[in-house]
Amino acid sequence: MFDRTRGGWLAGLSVGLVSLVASASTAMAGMGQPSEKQMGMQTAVTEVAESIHAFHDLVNIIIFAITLFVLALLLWVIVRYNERANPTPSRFTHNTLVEVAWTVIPVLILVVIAVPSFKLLYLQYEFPKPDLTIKATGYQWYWNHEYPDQGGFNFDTIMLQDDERQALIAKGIPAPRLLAVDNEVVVPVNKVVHMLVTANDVIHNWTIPSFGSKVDAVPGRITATWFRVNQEGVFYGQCSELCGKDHAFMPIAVRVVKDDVFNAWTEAMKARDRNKAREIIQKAALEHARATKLAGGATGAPGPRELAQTAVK
Ligand SMILES: [Cu+2]
Repeated sequence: MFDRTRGGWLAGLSVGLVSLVASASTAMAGMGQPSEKQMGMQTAVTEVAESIHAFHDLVNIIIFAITLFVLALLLWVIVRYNERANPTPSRFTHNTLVEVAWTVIPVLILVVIAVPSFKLLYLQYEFPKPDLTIKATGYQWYWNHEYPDQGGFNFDTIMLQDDERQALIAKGIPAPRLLAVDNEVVVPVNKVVHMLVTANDVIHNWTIPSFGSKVDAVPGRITATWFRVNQEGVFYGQCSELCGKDHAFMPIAVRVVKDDVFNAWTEAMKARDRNKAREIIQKAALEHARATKLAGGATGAPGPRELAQTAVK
């Protein structure tokens, strides 16, 4: 019996340690996509995502503190009050101070959790005035993205096959498997973007982990999320509501670019010049890939600059 209990602690302790390492290794997290040996969340590039991470860290600290406290109490009871160490136990059944404490302290802990939790909810659902609105529609199994403010042009976003990815990679443009798409969503950096999300067949979900954005795409309804991305780059997500056999193959890619690149791209899209639009984005992608390669490595792993940014946080 004693051995089995000890096995339980060991299991609990190792789970705890693993989670501790996981939350500490956010610095290893990928920039806009999962990266090798990543254990924490993908790097946050919006205020909402940063707040989600901060809230996650706070709750994790509280969980660890409570778990260690309960573990210490258990150890104390087992060592100090076992039959051999304490042959004649006391017979009291009430202790007012302890009973008040174990009621009031958990309430206070919940209040400490509730305050930042509500703050985060307000941040997510109080939409600032938009600079740009995009409508995303989920289909089995791809996305369509529409720009109502820019004349209403729209395009399908379809996952690239391996040969198409190889063609991009040969040009020096990173194109990760299961994430790279033919037509990326393009948005300007540091601008408030409202995403209106719906679906045309079954429920899908429009998600970009680095933005802290995740909303269901429900047929016949518009749901919404917003983001303001604080740096250029490309940020990937995947449909996050089980939607059928190709659910795993309808990624989302958001390309964040400077204002002038965005304006040139929208002009080309308005003029229905898809080739020119693609050239503009590929050029931006190439420039970004070169800039991050200078800062990091060719592997797509976060470079020193990106790691330094996370470390500062
Ligand atoms: Cu889907």
